[in-house]
Amino acid sequence: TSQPAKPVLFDHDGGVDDFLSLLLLLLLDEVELLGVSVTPADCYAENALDTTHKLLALTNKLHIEVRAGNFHGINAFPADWRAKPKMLNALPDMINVESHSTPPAAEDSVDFMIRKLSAAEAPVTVLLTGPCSNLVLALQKQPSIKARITEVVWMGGAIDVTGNVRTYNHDGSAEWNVFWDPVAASELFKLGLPLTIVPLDTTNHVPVTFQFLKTLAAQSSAFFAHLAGQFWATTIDTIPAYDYTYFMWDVLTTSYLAIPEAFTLEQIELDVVPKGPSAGKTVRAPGSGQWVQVATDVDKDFFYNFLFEKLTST
Ligand code: AGV
Ligand code: CA
Repeated sequence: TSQPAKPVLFDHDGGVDDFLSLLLLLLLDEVELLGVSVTPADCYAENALDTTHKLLALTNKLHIEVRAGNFHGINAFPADWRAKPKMLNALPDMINVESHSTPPAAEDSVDFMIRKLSAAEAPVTVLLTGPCSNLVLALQKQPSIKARITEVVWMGGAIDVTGNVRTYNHDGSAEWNVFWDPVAASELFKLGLPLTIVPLDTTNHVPVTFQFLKTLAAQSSAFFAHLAGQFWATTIDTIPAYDYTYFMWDVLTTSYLAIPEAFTLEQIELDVVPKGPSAGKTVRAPGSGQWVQVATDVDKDFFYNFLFEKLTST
């Protein structure tokens, strides 16, 4: 009944919603996951590699290769955010799952991406739910891989809304995935790849609500609904505070691969402020020719129903 599965290469940065995105990808029939790369941005790579392997084990997909990046961005994530997802590996449903705690392979994310893209039989969708540095470094090192990419889908940016960076000497206008390495982001916009971004403008519409968690918990005899509920529960301390609401940032972006029809898309010319108090701010740049497809809105009910359906049907 369905289309052939889309080959997808996934780079995430180990946040809780990055893992919920990985789980969703692993459950999607529309997707053939070619490999997973971890950017050590909103995580520590060792923890994130463990969690990644555990999720592959739980979905019987340990054959999927995983690598980590060595590149560290310009503006580091807060250490407490980076350490937080460590608790995922201690959850009762995760702690005894075999995780390949062998030392990370010598090949890093950049060479991994080059190898996977060069070897792909069909053009690949590259999904990024952390900073874009590894992909940009791969494209700079081996420009021929550009032809192997059908679309880059990236959670990043804040165009007509406030950003989510709250740090010393910053004006708050940037989104974190761009802020970590504004230079790579600016380079990505210049490369002229088919690029779709899901910025805060859109993810702001889809918070992780108690109502969603309650409905999900009512179906927790479904293992992955139960597991996902546990994952989201670890973010709850961030929910009540005004600035730190947890959103479906990466999960929404991942859903774009399966339900693009739920999104409103606009072509916008964009640039990135490279440094200073607005470093990482994504700005409209008419006349620059740096066209990016931007998801500016989403049918919320359609999205929440889709997510609920995927997590409860296995
Ligand atoms: O800016 C959103 C990105 C997404 O890729 N990340 C979290 C998502 O994985 C950074 C981020 C912003 N606010 C955060 C973040 C918070 N309160 N806790 C952890 N990470
Ligand atoms: Ca992320």
